Amino acid sequence: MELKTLLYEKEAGIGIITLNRPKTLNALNDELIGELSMLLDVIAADPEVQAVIITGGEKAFAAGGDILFMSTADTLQAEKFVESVRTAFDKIYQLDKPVIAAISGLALGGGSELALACDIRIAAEGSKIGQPEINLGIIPGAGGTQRLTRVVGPGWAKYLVMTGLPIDAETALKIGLVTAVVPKDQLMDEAKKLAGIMIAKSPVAMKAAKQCLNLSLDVDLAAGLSYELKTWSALFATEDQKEGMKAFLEKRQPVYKGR
Ligand code: CO8
Repeated sequence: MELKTLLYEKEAGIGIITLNRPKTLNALNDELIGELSMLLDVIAADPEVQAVIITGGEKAFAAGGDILFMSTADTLQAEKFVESVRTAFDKIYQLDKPVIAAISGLALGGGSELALACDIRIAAEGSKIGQPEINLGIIPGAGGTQRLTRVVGPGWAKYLVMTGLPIDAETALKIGLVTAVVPKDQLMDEAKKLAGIMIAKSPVAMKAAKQCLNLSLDVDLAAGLSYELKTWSALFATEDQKEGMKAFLEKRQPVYKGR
């Protein structure tokens, strides 16, 4: 698959996607979103890839939706664009494998929303995250009023969306928008370390965990607990559950097969 706006490499079971439109600070246009969507299909079907890292450049993770591209859009074109963005971001959210956003520099607007579709976000020192859409006479259109609220709660989500002001990495850490802030030169090592920790687990249990955690945001507690119970007990029909518990009792590391 030929990519013009993204770089993709595989390293030790990790698929690493790098946004690559540096001249526009990785602004997200339809070409990039189309490539991302196709690449996620490839990754979903690739058993060699067990975790994914999405990152950008040193100056920008992504500075948002492409304003030049959006500036001439009418309602239908805007809707079509955001629908394709939503499809791509939902593929990340629903991917059976963990996805980490490794943020360096600016993660603004659609860039912040892309990170929000990932399971875990870490940031380099000096990064800035924000939803500046209100400065352009619009609102976030790819999860910024929905996923952001679920991650940081309505107080901070309203602050970010209604002021358009960015926050620094330390504030993002304080409010739970990212789980770690690391020196810039350690960002990718840290992301790979995290991915490595998750890759060592049972892929079946990992998929089940992600499904249950995602569902918890959409249903009431009783429905969520029922789903968790069914999913939990279903894991006892897997070889990985037998192996995980056997390995514990034999005081050795488990060797999971993903079934
Ligand atoms: N879209 C298009 N081009 C951009 C964008 C963008 N979002 N951000 C930066 N660029 C371009 C600049 O136009 C500039 O191009 P050129 O060199 O041709 O003039 C180049 O990138 C470098 O940018 P600057 O010279 O402005 O760099 P600075 O370091 O001075 O400033 C900033 C960096 C502060 C990030 C500034 O560029 C800026 O404010 N950018 C816009 C940020 C923004 O408002 N983002 C939100 C966009 S709206 C959005 O994301 C909603 C999307 C809805 C859903 C779809 C999601 C994919």
